[in-house]
Amino acid sequence: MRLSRYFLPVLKETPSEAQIVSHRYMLRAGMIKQQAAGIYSWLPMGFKVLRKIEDIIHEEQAKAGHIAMQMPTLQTADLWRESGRYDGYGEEMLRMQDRHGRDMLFSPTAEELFTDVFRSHVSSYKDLPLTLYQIQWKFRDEIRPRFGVMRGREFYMKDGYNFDLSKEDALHAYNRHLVSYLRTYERMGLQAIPMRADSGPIGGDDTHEFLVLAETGESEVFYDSEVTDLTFGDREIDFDSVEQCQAVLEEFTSRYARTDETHDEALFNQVPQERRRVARGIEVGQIFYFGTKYSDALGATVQGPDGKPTPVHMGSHGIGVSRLLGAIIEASHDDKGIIWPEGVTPFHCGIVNLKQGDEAADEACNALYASLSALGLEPLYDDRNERAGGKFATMDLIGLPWRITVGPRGLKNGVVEVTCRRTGENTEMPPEQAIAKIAEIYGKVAG
Ligand code: 5CA
Repeated sequence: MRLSRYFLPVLKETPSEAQIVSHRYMLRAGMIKQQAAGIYSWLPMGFKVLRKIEDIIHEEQAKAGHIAMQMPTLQTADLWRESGRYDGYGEEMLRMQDRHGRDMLFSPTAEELFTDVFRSHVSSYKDLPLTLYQIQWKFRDEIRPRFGVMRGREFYMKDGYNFDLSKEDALHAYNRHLVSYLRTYERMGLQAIPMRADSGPIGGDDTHEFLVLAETGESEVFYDSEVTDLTFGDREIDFDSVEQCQAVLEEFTSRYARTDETHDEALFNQVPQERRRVARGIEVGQIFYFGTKYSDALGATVQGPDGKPTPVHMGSHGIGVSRLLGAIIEASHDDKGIIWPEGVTPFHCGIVNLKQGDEAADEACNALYASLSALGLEPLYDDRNERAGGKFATMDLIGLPWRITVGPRGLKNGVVEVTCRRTGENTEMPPEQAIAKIAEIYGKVAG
């Protein structure tokens, strides 16, 4: 993309309403625009990162054997009356009526709808296990929407629902999700720590939240510092293997790590003092096992191996997709702007032309742009007629992990400059080598 043809409405001033760094940078970098409290337009750069996050989630869900589909955002109240949650859900549910006076609502979550699809189409245990999911907009009329996309009213969520014949199978689904989520967050450059939590209006006893440690996080968390040493890495896992998933669960959840809702001071005090940590975290996901709560209420049964109708065991699993943008920025920025992890960056690298209109510089930039694009990479080429300082400031603010700087003086010596956004390290090298380096970082082979 050429910046002169892109739509990147960068703000010079720091918006006064934004209290935390991720909100400030998302507004300044032209990623979002607020339309009402907790409701945002996603401008092209923000939308691009949202899509990258979504792609990672879809890829990892497919590896775990989960099946994507899409539910409507608007639903009738009927199903929610059947489950008993219509009155119970409270003020956070946005309710409305259609022209016929029918009660409708904007989905805050979708246990009822998925259970309804299941009961309509699945009747035998032979069709289990089954895990369906969607990535879809949700609405919760939060009393205090704040911190930009962190606590929105309209927000984007991945929500998945498993249907299993027995508690044992459903617990495997729970463990499988835990493993799959660990991989998902790591691919986004995040450490998200599973912590024992409270299930709230979703229900059930078994639940873990995934928390990204950050001073601006809304949750208070208590943990054994050893949990921050754990990484999933690129280990291979067979998601059908009960033992393998169980082993990962135990590795990642056996140490003390809890949110304030489930914190137990006496248990915490058993952790050696030098390893006890109290901090704040951003909840980027949650997994639940709630047994037959919804299948009992909505009559979701299958014919079991013994021929008798058996209610299915269920759980649900959520990732805060739009919140993740905020969480990633909170975890990865400096005083100049965002520093995108390579896995989610909106463009793979920036190209800065120090002297637009200089024949050699223009030509070298065009050649770099063409070569990187041919490799399947997306560079953002700042081809505007602007001072170098302004171009660097924009690149730093929008946070592309790599920048190639091209100027007439360097070109006379046959070199361009490659800069790492995270470390600030600059290296001069011939353009071909710069292409090879960027290609290698993103796992592409330069010809
Ligand atoms: N049905 C279950 C699992 S699919 C569910 O709704 N879980 S949840 O309530 O925990 O939401 C899933 C994730 O959505 C949360 O972990 C959080 O990351 C994100 N989320 C929840 N509320 C908001 C909000 N107001 N703004 C942005 N993200 C939110």
